[in-house]
Amino acid sequence: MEISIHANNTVNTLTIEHSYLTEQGQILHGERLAVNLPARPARYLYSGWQSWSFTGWVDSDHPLPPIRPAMFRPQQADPRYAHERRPHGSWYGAVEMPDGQILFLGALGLESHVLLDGHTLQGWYETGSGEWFLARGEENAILQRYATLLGERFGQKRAEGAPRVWCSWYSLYTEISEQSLLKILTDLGDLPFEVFQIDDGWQKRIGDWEANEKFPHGMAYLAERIRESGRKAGLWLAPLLVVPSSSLYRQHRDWLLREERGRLVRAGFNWGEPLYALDTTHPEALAWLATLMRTVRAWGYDYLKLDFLYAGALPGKRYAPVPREAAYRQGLQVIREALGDAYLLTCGAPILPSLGLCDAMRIGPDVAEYWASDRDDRLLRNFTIPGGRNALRTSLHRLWLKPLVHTDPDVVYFRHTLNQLSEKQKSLLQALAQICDFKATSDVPSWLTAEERQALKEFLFRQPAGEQVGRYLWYLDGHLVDFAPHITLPARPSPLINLQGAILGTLASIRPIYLVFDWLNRQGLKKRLRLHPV
Ligand code: 9PG
Repeated sequence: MEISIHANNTVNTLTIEHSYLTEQGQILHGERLAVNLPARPARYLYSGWQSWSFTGWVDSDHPLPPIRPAMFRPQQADPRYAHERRPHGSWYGAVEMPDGQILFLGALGLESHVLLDGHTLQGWYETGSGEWFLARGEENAILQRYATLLGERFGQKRAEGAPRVWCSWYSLYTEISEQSLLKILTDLGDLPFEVFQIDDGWQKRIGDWEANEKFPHGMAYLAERIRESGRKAGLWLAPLLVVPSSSLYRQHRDWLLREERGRLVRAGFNWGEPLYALDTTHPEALAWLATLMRTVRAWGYDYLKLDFLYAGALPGKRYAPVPREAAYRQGLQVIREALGDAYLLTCGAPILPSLGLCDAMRIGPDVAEYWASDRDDRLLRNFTIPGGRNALRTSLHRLWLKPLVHTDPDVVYFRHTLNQLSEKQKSLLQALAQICDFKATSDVPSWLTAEERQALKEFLFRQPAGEQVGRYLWYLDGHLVDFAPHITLPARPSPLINLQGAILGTLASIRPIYLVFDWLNRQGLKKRLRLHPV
């Protein structure tokens, strides 16, 4: 095998014996690194940029297409590589050798990318040069070694285990109110949740982090009620996002991330509006962030779910010329310090740049009350979109992060109400949560039967024990759980279906069309919630 290293325009070529590389690997330095493989590998390990981005093994002859609808690229994958059609990923990548072993190339620094071009595995740093870890051997052993090396450079999680969380999102979505949350808080009774976490829906606007009219007594009041019930109060914010309808946008446009030519950088589309990003190198934006974090702490929230954090690491021209992921990390550092000893869960977060600064990290896309959809699997062929199977697949490929951070695979379901997941599908998500050692649900107590409530309680009390006995096979509580059949990628669509998907993707990126579907969705949710009050 031949390895060429290009550092600062000097090319160093290193020829190494196949047997020279082991699971312990080699640390190399360089800006660009190319490993010439003996043959075209059958499979490639994609590494998604942020929590929701697809991570997993893909047939290298059939790489994933660019994200569709295009409007969602900034919020589903690294937009810098949105058009890349070759197998690729953020910071690390791997190929599978004919003997089942893998060849792994992983950066130990930020702003780095890995790609498979024909027979060559390439890695590069976007700015300057840095360290690389190159290894060959068994997948788990190599990823464990990679985690150790990252831990030495970025820091590790706190010692105690993750709290058990009730989170409002996956039942009520944005339809939360002080009244409904107080009812749920009471109904949770003796269920052993350490945290009661209020998700999206309490704020005035994305950017204006104050209680809206559905929270008439304010957020401090609700935190107080939660704490009285013996639980920690948790709150969701997307502090690095700004929408045009916010007063933050009107007052501080100069804090926003811009393109080279001065236009605002698009951070995606949600809540019926385009999303923009705070420039985390702007001193005033940083001061505002620190004040915001101290404010929510002062309200009484000790558990923060900070979401859509990728916005801080998007490509753009910054106030200070700091590389994008380093700029994000500086912002997260300020947030971390302002939060003091609060528990920080990062979500929609670039993976490596968040390590060492958060207690927990979401490691997959959102779950949903359905497993998968034909629209997402075959038409859009987008595995970043919410759904039980998409969440399971990506989270399973990120378990190696466990020594570094509490790994949040998203919530589990026990309810039958407003839920299309089968018992088997629910149990797979529960097994995953147990393996991740992170337990959360959004099930509304009044939606549960007595048996479902009892099963939830037992799940919450269950010990994290369990042993991995195969690549996707675990021995858990006396029985085997085999994830393998549930995470294979759906078959590639025919050209005709693919064309239909391309048309759908284009239509969905036309704002008025998308807004109509979004509105219909929300009406549907409101109706379902009227039929099933909390
Ligand atoms: C609140 C939710 C929940 C959830 C988060 C996050 O448009 N999008 O691509 C998109 C992706 C994820 C998402 C919402 C929108 O969910 O993961 O747990 O907190 O925000 O809005």
